[in-house]
Amino acid sequence: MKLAVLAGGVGGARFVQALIEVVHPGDVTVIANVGDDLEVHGLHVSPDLDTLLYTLAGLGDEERGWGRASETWNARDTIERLGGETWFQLGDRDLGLHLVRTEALRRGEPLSAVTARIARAVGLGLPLLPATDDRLRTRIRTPAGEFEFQEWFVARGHRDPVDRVVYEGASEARPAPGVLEALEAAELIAIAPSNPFVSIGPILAVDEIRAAVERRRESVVAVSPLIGGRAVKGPADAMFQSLAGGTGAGQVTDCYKGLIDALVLDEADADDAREVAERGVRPLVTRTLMSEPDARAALVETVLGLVPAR
Ligand code: FO1
Repeated sequence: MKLAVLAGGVGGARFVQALIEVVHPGDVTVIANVGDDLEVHGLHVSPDLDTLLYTLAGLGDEERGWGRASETWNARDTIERLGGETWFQLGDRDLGLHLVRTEALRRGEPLSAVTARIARAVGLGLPLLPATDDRLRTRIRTPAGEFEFQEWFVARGHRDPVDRVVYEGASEARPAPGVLEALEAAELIAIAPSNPFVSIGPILAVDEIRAAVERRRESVVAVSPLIGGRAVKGPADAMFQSLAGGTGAGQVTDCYKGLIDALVLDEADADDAREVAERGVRPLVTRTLMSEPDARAALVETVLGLVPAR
């Protein structure tokens, strides 16, 4: 059973984690957002790739959701003492990865190749692909000005309402090696319950990826990131309000217009099922809160139930 999953950071990682409790990890290709990548102290940081890598390799800090477990912060404390900027915190263990990746990128190794090398080194059992090796950056337009994604998200605590999300570089970006092949070979393509605007949006902003998903529409299922119209974590609900005009499953469906066959929504949003169906998408109502083992199992069963029998 071959699956391809479009994923952001924490929500994406938890969803894939749930899938591989049932499916062989080697059969799940993860296509990850790189729109929130940034340079910190001259190092290339890929937060969503790293959240996926750490979580799925069992190295992640479960409570924080990002970074390494049992982290220490000596480098950050030194930077602070020396007057450097520490708004984007890099732990000592995490820093090691950024050093290796940045050195490789400067040597000309593509992001996908260095990611595969690091994934092998930490024993990750599944293919983890950045959506693109090219530079693609999410920028957030707000009444207070335009910001790089992490500046808005972390430094400003995503407090500014969002007028527009811009995917800089997307029109020139090509899919990373393996991405189109994975989308083509998958029996089912799943869009994780990640933020459609800043986690999935940058992946689908790569024209050839969007076209490949569109071609496979009959085999694409998205999981809504909202439960009872609220985000489990992060600014998704506020973004739905300002960018899509509401927080119903109808608005989630609109984010994936022309791309999906089915939308999985939580029981708390069952009343929205009609709005989804009216848009020509099959609503599948189940429990979706992945921190609850029963709901996690129900979600995976619902998603995998869409894999055609052979
Ligand atoms: N999130 C924060 O809220 N504050 C941080 O200082 C921070 C540092 C950080 C370092 C490495 C990394 O891989 C992720 C980090 N994150 C941090 C999380 C990250 O900003 C977001 O969770 C994602 O970019 C959104 O998907």
